[in-house]
Amino acid sequence: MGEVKIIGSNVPNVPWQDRPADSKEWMPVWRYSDNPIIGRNPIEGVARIFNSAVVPYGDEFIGVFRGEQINGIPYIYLGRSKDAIHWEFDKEKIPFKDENGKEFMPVYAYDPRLVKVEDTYYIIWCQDFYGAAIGMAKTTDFKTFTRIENPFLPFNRNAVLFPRKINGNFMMLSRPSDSGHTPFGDIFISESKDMVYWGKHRHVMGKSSEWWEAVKIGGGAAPIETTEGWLLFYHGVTGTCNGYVYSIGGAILDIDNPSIVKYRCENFLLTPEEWYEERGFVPNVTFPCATIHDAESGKIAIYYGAADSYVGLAFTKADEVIAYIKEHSHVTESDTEIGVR
Ligand code: BMA
Repeated sequence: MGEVKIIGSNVPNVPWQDRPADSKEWMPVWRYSDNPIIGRNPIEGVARIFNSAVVPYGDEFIGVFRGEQINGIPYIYLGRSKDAIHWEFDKEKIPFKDENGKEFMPVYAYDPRLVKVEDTYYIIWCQDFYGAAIGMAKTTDFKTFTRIENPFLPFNRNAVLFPRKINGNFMMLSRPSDSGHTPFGDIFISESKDMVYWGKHRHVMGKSSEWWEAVKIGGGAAPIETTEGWLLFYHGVTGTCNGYVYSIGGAILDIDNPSIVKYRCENFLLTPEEWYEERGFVPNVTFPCATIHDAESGKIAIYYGAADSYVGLAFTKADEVIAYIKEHSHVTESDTEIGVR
């Protein structure tokens, strides 16, 4: 096996902190020492920001943030940063317009992802469509935001777009579910030529027999293209007598046919341990929504929501985390098959 590399842009100003001397050397991911990077009441009228996504933009960074307003309803706010750690937010919610230029304000909007494909940035979130479903919008300048058709029927959450087309098609992971607080859920993938009609649905991976992800799973950050396949950070949920616990897991999907899981880590990569992950509006949640990564150095910064209250930052290197996932891989037939029945 040759050296593992990220295939993508160089982002030399990727936020970074070396592994601290006191970190357990067998853990592939370590936390930023000044976490959480976004604290409570960050914008007037917004009590908490968490489960949010960021991308490099020019020499700086831009992001879409889940802001829980003081009336309890989540919405998406735009933020900008020079270092991807200290963020300044717009006071107003993102002003989406529909394709006819008419204002579009979802009833609620949460868990946004932000993915650049070719020259366009796509925002994907969860919104009401007679039940929880996926909403989408696009922008090229972060000034005008055009809402595009809802890609999927309800009930669905955790839609994550791939950062490039595969075999000529846009590819999107999502997590169809029932109408309740999803007591189950597997990750599926769908394709589209035009971002309007989605099909060729395939099963990617389900909850597993590993206890930490035995209840449900959902896509997290946009997959990172590497020489080993698509590196996916996702969330896995377990149930306890005191409620759900959300951990971060890792898998590697086939580069040309990502419904095939090549490796899937049987251990979580990160689980709630720090006060800002264990204590908050919803205790015991670590929920990844984005990474910033640098192809040259292999550095990866993972952005995750913590306890539905804060944003945390964690770090890893592509070669280290991929080696760890491969070393601890446990795949089943439902992972490695094409996913059609
Ligand atoms: C999920 C989503 C996330 C949230 C998590 C834990 O179902 O709603 O937004 O972080 O629950 O509350």
